[in-house]
Parts: sequence; structure tokens; C-alpha cells
Amino acid sequence: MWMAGRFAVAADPSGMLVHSRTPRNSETRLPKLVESWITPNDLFYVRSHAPVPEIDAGQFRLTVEGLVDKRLSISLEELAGAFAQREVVATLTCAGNRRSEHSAVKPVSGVQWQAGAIGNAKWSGVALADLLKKAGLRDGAKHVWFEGLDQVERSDGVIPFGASIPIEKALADEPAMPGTLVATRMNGEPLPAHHGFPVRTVVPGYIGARSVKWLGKIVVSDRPSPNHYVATAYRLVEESTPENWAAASILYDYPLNAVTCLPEPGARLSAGPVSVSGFALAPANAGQTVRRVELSTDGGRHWTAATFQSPAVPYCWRLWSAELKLAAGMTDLVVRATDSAGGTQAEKVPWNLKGYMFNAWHHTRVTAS
Ligand SMILES: Nc1nc2c(c(=O)[nH]1)N[C@H]1C(S)=C(S)[C@@H](COP(=O)(O)O)O[C@H]1N2
Ligand SMILES: [Mo]
Repeated sequence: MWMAGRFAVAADPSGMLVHSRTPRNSETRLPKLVESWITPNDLFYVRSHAPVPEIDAGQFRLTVEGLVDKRLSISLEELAGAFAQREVVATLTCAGNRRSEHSAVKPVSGVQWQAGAIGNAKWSGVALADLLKKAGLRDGAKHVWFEGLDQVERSDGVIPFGASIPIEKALADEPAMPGTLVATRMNGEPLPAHHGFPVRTVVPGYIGARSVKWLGKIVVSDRPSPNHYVATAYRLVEESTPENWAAASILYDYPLNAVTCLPEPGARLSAGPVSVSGFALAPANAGQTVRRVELSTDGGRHWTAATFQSPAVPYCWRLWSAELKLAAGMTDLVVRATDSAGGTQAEKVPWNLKGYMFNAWHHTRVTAS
């Protein structure tokens, strides 16, 4: 674990910014995020569309059905004992992280996330590939659906949260990186209730919405899930029309991003040297890691390279820091990242109706005097 211990942080009783209590939606305060490479469970952001469902662990069964030779109904005991246990460190981030910056351009409804709906954890459990192997895939298997046991109240009825992923991502299984994990543990502890106890998927490299909590059912299909959260959400549209939703592609990979965590927005600083730190994340599913992080104090005319505080680990964020000299009167600290394929964050990104995937240069408004 890599610690960024030299950054002093003001004591904060919860460390979280709570957007709503039931269902719980909370994000980590930025200075807390860069305290450690692994995000502790009690500081990990929570994004839930419905209250935590009541699940009797003794009665619990995870089912695997659809285009399979043999339908499976697996108890927690079998999940822990009958399959190889895997472990993966992966960053999870909400597609709506930084939504408030889209809203600053034109208001977007939904949780007004700042930049703390992200965290990095060690997940353990069973490879989805092993479950699918046991069930046996039938011809035509192209997508794997995940269904939660929660009940989301929508205007058109009560539905479970659902997601799906292409079969290739479900089956990927290199020793160093299981493609998709059916996780039962988070940072060495049983999954906390708010993070999906007893079982969730963890899909490294994908937006958080594909990592379904309180997982009850896995369905193998020839098509993506018809669930609302695949069919009519998590796509980039400017206007909500059936044609637009159908034409927009399903979001899977999260984009390149970088955020300054210290100093915090609104900080009053003395002109002169200042320590700056934050995180960056590269589109890992496309094979990228973070290559470079740069800061500017003059709106992007000149850039200073940051130093990495953690190695380039696939599927994980990278912490960075820099020592900058602030001129008196300076008000805007800008950061941007470049990935290993040479892709760099853009200064601006197009607005979209649901406020997903905001990854323009990150600005921190401060005053230096
Ligand atoms: N069953 C269920 N799974 C879910 C959700 C949900 O509301 N219900 N939210 C999703 C979204 S949008 C995100 S970003 C991640 C957040 O995971 P976390 O709360 O453990 O951080 O869970 C995903 N899985
Ligand atoms: Mo999300």
C-alpha cells in the first residue's frame, strides 16, 4: 500500500460528504481520498438507487441462468468453498462523478457529485468466468446480465438495479487480473451492507454502475440487459427521446481523469511554494495506465509535471503530488492527465443530459495572497 502521508489533513469526523441518507449517496472528501492508495471501507463512496435490501445470508442463493447448460443456485458456503478464491485491486468510480461540473454549464438532475465518487479497494471472491464455466455456456451467449436484490422505486414501477457486460469481459481471466469478480469481500472484510453484502460484481475498468451490489441473479443472454440502467440510462444523450437512447451506445469503460484533492476548493493560501496532490485514472480496460499528470497555475499556458506517489497498476488510480510556486492573486489551479497511449484530457467536454463521464481539465478555485 502506498501512503501519501505527508499531506496534512484537517480532522473531519466522517470524512464524507453526504448527499442523501436513504438511499445513501455519499462521496469522500477530497483531502481524505489522497491519504492512502487503498480507500478504507468507511471512507469509500456509496452510490445507491434504493435502500439496502434485507438479505438472510443463510437462505441466500445466487442463481446463474439463461443460455447455460445447467442452471446454478449457489449458497454463500459454496461460493466460499467450491470455487477458487481470487483477489483484485481495482478502482471503482461512478459515471456521474464530477456531475456538478456538467451542471455548472447547464443543470443536470441527479446526485450532484463533486469529484469524490471514486475509491480504490482490494476485492476478493470468485471469478465470474469460473461460475460461467461451471454452468456451461450455450451457443449465442454474448452478454451477461446482473440483477440486484434491491427495489428501486421509479415512476413506472419498482425494479431491481441491473447491468450487463459483454461476454468477453465476463470470461477474461488472466492470472494477474480476473476479468470480472463476483466479490464477497472488500479490503479483507465481508462486503459492508452499503457496498453490496453479501455478494456484488466488480468489473475492473468499467463505470461503477456495472458492478452490481446485492447481486441475486446472473443471466447469460444473446443481448444486453433490458434493465432501465442499461437500456435508458448510462448513455450519452442531449435530449431524452426513444430514438436518442436507442442510438447512443452503452457506457462501459470509464474515461481518463485527474483531480486535485489538496488544496481543497476554496482554500486560502499564501503566495509562494505549495504542495498539491490528487489522483488520476486511465481507461484501464483499453490497456492504459496513467503516464503523466500536469498542473497549471495560469489557465493552461504553462504546465508543470507532477511526481507519482504510487506505481502504474492496471485498473487502479495513481496518486500524484507536486510542489508549485503560487503567485499572489492566482485563483485557479488546473490539472490534466495523459495516458500510456498518449491520450490527454480535453479542456472542455460536451454536456450530456444525465451528466455522465465528466473528464475535462479539473479546476480548483483558490486564493493566493
Ligand atoms: N444493486 C445495486 N447495485 C449498484 C447500484 C445500485 O443502486 N444498486 N449502484 C451502482 C452505481 S451507479 C455505482 S457507481 C456503484 C457504487 O458502488 P459503491 O456504492 O460500493 O461505491 O454501485 C453500482 N451498483
Ligand atoms: Mo454510478
